[in-house]
Amino acid sequence: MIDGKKVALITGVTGQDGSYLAEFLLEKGYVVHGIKRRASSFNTQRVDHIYHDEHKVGVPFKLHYGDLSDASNLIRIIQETQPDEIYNLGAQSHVAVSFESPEYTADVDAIGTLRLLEAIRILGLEKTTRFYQASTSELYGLVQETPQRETTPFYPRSPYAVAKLYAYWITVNYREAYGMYACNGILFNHESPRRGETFVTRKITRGIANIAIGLEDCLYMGNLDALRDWGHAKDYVRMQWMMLQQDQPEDFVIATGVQFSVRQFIEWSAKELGISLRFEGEGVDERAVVAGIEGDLAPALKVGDVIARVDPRYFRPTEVETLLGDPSKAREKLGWVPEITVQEMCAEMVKHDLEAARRDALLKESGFRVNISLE
Ligand code: NDP
Ligand code: GDR
Repeated sequence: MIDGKKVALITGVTGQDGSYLAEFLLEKGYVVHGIKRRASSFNTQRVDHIYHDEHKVGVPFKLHYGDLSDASNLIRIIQETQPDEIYNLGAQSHVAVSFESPEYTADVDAIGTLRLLEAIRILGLEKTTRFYQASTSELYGLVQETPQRETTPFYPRSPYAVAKLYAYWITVNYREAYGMYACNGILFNHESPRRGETFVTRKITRGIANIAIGLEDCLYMGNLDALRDWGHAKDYVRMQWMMLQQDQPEDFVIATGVQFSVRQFIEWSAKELGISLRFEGEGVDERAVVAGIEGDLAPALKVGDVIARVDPRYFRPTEVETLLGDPSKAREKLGWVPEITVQEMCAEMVKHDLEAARRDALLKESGFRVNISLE
């Protein structure tokens, strides 16, 4: 506590969830510290609007350089900030990338969590600092029960999920071994206009907006049959905070309880732009063809254009085909219910990305170079 204000430390503050959580905690009157990585270019775009000049007095939001692979740095930051609550959101969070960088993913996502827990213990804060671990529905992987709840057995299917499995259990172990207030939020996919551009929802909304405006021709996709339980990140960070305000630490599944396919998300995104689609072909030959256009939101398109194709490059060596969460425990024990539906979220993301596409198109028309990457 500083001047009666609670102090929070967020790893991964520059990411999607970290930025929403920082806003949420600042509104609640917290002093918020965040760990950012050193990068060769600016990486604080998601928190720049809440970052005030450090030279001004009484700034409740501070950023510290650090990395989950660096134990001494974590110890020093925790010692300096003396947080009441630590939210461990930092991670190499991309499942497909974890197949390419499995060792790095394990170091940051698994051992990084251990480093934080040990730092708390080394500093003698295990009875005072509460700890939130960003666990994931990817733990269920090859699902053993539907819907998935807190008691469903895990079967991870990627180096990312295996690393997060270690993080999940080391959090449980430190709670049991040292009486720490440490808990896991097992969060199903959650998205927003701040979602990283290479996750499937954002790739779709950004890609389709660019195609509608004429900045790109076609979206190349992986498994269109994957089923996900998608919620809005704003609803999910509220729950992360709620989990640390209970009398006893417990683990919770956070989900909406409904699932849709990647194909459906493409259809909704297109519909937001007045485009109706028809899917043709099968497997790697499948493509989305423009069946009709209403209104003038897609000036660069005509009926018959192919705007999405399957490219096996985006298939994963082992895929998580279906995820559907059961959030009953969160609803009953904490009174948590998601407030934003997946369709509302899709509309918000498309609107955001259409504005960005229009801005880029204006820049291009004026002779400036625009970097469009649809990876
Ligand atoms: P993002 O990928 O948007 O953000 C990840 C954050 O971690 C970024 O701030 C990133 O920094 C930081 N980071 C990456 N590597 C390191 C490192 N070595 N040391 C310190 N920080 C690092 O993820 P989300 O916000 O979507 O997710 C937050 C957490 O929740 C992650 O742990 C993720 O695995 C987990 N999760 C996410 C779900 C989702 O659907 N979004 C669902 C379930 C769990 P930089 O900005 O510099 O890259
Ligand atoms: P996921 O999210 O792997 O569930 O992990 P992602 O959005 O990457 O994939 C969801 C599903 O869509 C399929 N897919 C594609 N995915 C991507 N990225 N790009 C494509 O072109 C594409 N085509 C189809 C995927 O195969 C997959 O089935 C996210 C991350 O935020 C994790 O950190 C988090 O733990 C889990 O959600 C819950």
